[in-house]
Amino acid sequence: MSGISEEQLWQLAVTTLADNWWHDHTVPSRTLYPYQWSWDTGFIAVGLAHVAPARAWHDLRTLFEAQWADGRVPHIVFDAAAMTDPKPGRERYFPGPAFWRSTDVPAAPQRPTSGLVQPPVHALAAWDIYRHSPDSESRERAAAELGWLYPRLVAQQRYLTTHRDIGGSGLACLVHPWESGQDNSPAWDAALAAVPADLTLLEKYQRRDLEVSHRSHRPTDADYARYILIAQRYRDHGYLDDGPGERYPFLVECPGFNSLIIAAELALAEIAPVVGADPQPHRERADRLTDVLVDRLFDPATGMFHARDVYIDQLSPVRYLGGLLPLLLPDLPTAQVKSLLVEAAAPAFGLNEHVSLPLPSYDRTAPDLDPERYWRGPIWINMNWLLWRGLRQHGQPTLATALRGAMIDVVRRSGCYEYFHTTTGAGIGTPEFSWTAALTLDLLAHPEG
Ligand code: 2M8
Repeated sequence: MSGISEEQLWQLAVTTLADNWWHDHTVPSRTLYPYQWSWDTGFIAVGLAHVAPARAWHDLRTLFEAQWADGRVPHIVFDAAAMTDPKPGRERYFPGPAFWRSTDVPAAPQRPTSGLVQPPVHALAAWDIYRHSPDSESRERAAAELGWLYPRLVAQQRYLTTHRDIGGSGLACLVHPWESGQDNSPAWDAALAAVPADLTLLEKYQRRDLEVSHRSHRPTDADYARYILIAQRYRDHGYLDDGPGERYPFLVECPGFNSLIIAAELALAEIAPVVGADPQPHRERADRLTDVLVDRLFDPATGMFHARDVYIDQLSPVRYLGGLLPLLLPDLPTAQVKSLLVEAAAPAFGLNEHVSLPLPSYDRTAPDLDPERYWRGPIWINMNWLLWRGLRQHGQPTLATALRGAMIDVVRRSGCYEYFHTTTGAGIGTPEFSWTAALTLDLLAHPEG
């Protein structure tokens, strides 16, 4: 295997995270994503836990200080100091504060944010930082941070499991593809097809992503117009979650997102005793939600989990990596665990003991797989890292070790890119991307697999 050594890789990852520190938080990328993103912050904290735990806590604090009164943790937190650059009056990212207008909403904080959410990986991250405390002093500091964070994490879970149970099944609904984190996945195509693609929105608003990335790597204009329309409708109804209707042109239950909600409950059950709270309600909620997840989103015909379009009450046939994430759950029934392991090994994803590249985000046998376009085929380190945790959870050390090796190799060869070509592993998207750097540190810190 060519590429830099593991020691050099460690240093590269540390430098990438240091360079992406901006003002009072870490940005995913200084060019493409110059603010603070929610689930990125969780992944970044997992990596910082090994090299700068104080910064990991600081990042989580900055994010949760922008939590809304209803418990929602916004998917982007803007930084007033960085808002207008390089041309005065021009926001560095679209959609920026002027689009979201969060400060008009009574439940929102003063600091501008978006009104959407992202997968709740923060309790997992907080528990990881605590567990990795190297000495009693940092463990004490970590316990104090958990004391501050715990009620906020509980409020985040409450928001997701009550306000966002828009379909009434018990599972949280996504009201926008951006909430999945797997924004442009083919898993949303059918539900998105029902949303008009009003291209005049792209005359009114200017896409900023294309200024710093290749058009062929990013969502199409038609999809971007849909994203704007969905966000606009939600915003114009005050970001309220009160039952299906035209305010949500898109309403989907995602197995990846809901698995992370359940994993967060289980992390909270671990955190609770540290802060003097009762773990039992978290365990009960996790059990209940695991049952609903299996009932609603597992398809025995395909052997994996799929996204459900709440409006037509149908599962999407698309096989995407989010459909394997229920492996994160220790109490997933054995039948589903076995089935997911079979599906992970099948040609669609190709996991085996000699795997040379991490798994693609989308079924590699699908005729419309695009190896370069974001979330429509390329390899993402965060999704593979979650799967790696799931494999360890379910007693698959050999597969976990192989997947870990493949992740480290692709980053050694190509660098801390945002994502990687499905078959060549070439780096795509923005270079010096924070969660790739952070999760690489976590992988390197776990040589046992
Ligand atoms: C990507 O999403 C943003 C919108 O939130 C974008 O494309 O502009 C996704 O990959 C998402 O998962 C990620 O959190 C974000 C920042 O890294 O970028």
